[in-house]
Amino acid sequence: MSSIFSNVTASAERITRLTWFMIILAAIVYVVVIALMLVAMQRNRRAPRDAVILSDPGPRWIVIGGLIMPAVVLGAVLVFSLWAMGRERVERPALTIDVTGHQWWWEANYRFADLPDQFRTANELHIPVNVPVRIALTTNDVIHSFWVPQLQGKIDVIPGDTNDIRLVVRRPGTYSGICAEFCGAEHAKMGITVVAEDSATFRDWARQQLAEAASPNDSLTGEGRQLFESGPCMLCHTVRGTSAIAQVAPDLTHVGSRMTIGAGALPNTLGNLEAWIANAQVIKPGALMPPITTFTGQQLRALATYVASLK
Ligand code: HEC
Ligand SMILES: [Cu+2]
Repeated sequence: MSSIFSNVTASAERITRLTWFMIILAAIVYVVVIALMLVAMQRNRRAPRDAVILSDPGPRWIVIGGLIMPAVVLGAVLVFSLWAMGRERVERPALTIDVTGHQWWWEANYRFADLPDQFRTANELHIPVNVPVRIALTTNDVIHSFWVPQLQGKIDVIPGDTNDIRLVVRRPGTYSGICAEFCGAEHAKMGITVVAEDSATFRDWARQQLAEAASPNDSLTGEGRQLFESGPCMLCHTVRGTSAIAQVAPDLTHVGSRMTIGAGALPNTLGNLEAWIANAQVIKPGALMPPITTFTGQQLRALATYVASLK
């Protein structure tokens, strides 16, 4: 049966089936009831007045039509709904993404069922289509809520607890989401992007994310890396393959490959990176990255060029 929804996830498919089941069942019940009513109206209409049968037909109609039939119909709806509401039966997800909400960005750690490899990224999740994926959500500051409307319902992200989403995305595409629970000053700029792609594209992406950061191959980028490793950036950020290993802020190892910066605050361009590094507070007031006022214009350009080169 074709889907009336966007045919995106397995649970949406089950809800679609339940919807059709209930519509068709209700239509059958309606037709039967109306038909019985018409028959009853018709039966005595043409008979002469004294031939009209008004005798009590016994309790059979009440037992069958009023007890047995509703029990069967409602029982079927109950069983079908319990099935549709049940958890996604994904015995062994191929991929687990541990997502941690932070004020005001999303950390993501990728784990694969059949590979020892793991990597950390932020704000942009890539998942393969038609593959069962588990997203395990927690936070170590306040309550957030993970919501990508086209893929799943809102799910709370709670300190000290892990909430699971199991999903199978059917249709490739880029799906936008947002934190759906007020979580402080920059709550409105806590976006998440989910990119669903075919397995080959996903594998290429994962392989790229697993690799250490690209090394500078021109002098401006080299200067940027040197400033990055000697400046305040490394107090908060990781760039795998360099001496920057702090974990309190988004992993920047492949930040150049992401579509946006600041959890969706700005498109990821060289100019925006420069503005962000100079003073993130102008773009995202309250964000936990301080304005860094010590760099000259040339140094900012070098830093932004380096960050942009981290594909
Ligand atoms: C005190 C900690 C801290 C320092 C120091 C710091 N940052 Fe950040 N940075 C953050 C936080 C927190 C975020 C996430 C902000 C948000 O989106 O709300 C961030 C975000 C970023 C982003 C966007 C990442 C993304 O995926 O959206 C870039 C790029 C970045 N920082 C570069 C730098 C550079 C370059 C330096 C050094 C000049 C630096 N940061 C210094 C904490 C810091
Ligand atoms: Cu939030």
